[in-house]
Amino acid sequence: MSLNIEYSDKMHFASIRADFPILSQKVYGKSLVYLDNGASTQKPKQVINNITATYERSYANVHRGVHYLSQISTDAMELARGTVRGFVNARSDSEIIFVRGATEGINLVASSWGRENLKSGDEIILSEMEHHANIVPWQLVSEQTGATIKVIPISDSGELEMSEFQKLLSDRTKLVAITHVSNALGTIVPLSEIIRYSHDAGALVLVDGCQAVPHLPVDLQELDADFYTFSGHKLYGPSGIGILYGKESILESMPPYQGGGEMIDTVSFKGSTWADLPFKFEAGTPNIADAIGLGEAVNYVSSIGFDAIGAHEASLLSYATERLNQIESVKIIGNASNKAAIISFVIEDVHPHDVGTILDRDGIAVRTGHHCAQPVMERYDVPATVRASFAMYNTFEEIDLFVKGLQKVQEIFS
Ligand code: 7TS
Repeated sequence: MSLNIEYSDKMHFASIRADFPILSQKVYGKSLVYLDNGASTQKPKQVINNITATYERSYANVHRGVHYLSQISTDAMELARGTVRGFVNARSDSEIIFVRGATEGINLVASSWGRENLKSGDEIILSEMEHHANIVPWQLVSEQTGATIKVIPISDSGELEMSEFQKLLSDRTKLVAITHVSNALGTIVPLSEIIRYSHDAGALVLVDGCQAVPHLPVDLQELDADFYTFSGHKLYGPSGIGILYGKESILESMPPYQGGGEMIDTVSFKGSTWADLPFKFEAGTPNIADAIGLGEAVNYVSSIGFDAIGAHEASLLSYATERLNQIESVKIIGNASNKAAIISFVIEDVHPHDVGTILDRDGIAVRTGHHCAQPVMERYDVPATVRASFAMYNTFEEIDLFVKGLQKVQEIFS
């Protein structure tokens, strides 16, 4: 390898890689090179074993039973809630709501807080780099309430136009709903500044943290976000489970999102009363084993630590960026100065799906398409991009194979 990349952490990350059984398999007879971590990460055996152990030894429905297994299961789920609370440094377990994923987290806030608090004349500010999950719920609630949506534009390099954001903020702004890291560009947004400006204008802030929590430490008390949501499956945890954080005082003031068992205190035909937080927002039997599994994933990530993860992923990103920039026909979309380990790009005169298909035959998994961020595609006037998104278990050798695959694409189409 010609580039000057620090290799001191190589052994450590080789042992991490061994924790992920799926990575050692072959596809089409080739070693799997998994670079689709933005869509979903693979799972370490610690998480897989934890889920198996729940079903083999300690599974029962939670919160309702006096029997042994129900209590064990309840304790494990509540322990996981506490683990997540510590991971994002929330003040209290009451602020950690288990949801299906970020999509449900945002829909919960849009439906419950939005319908209660928004009216005609109010404004919600989003950015041009949002995932559809942080656009469509606000469109739905806008139709219901008469509130309007304003959009922060992004620059050619993929950064938020902060001066435009400040111009959009006014006393009409009730909520700023913003991603922490763009899934389509990799941009890490200046979140502290955004939250400070928004609060100064009297607006609440919801953060879509899906692409942030696998890559960087999040301290919610320091950030002072009002809502923060993420999905377990992008954090080396199970799918079908995620977290919505909300400040306790705000969650207390919000009506329930769904009605049913678990979320009530009393029910009669004269009316019902609600359970305390966080259960008020957890109607029905929760995803018990996966909530516990998410706690294990958080323990796993914490045991490695963001100093090590951040350093390794930053090396991967800079190495991959340099190698891609050496290929003439490659154009990287999104060159923000502060980026997570995600690279979106197009190859001149080749459709991204063709790139993805050719790479796939060499065992290399990337994502192609609009990445559920169609406004980003429109902004850069491309139908789709190829996206390589890295995780802590990726290696420099995998980047070399990926680049070799891209050179093959170039040869086929030249
Ligand atoms: N927000 C961001 C920034 C995302 O990247 C995603 C999923 C979501 C929200 C929705 O998460 P879910 O778990 O509720 O579905 N992003 C992607 C992606 O980039 N490719 O596949 C899914």
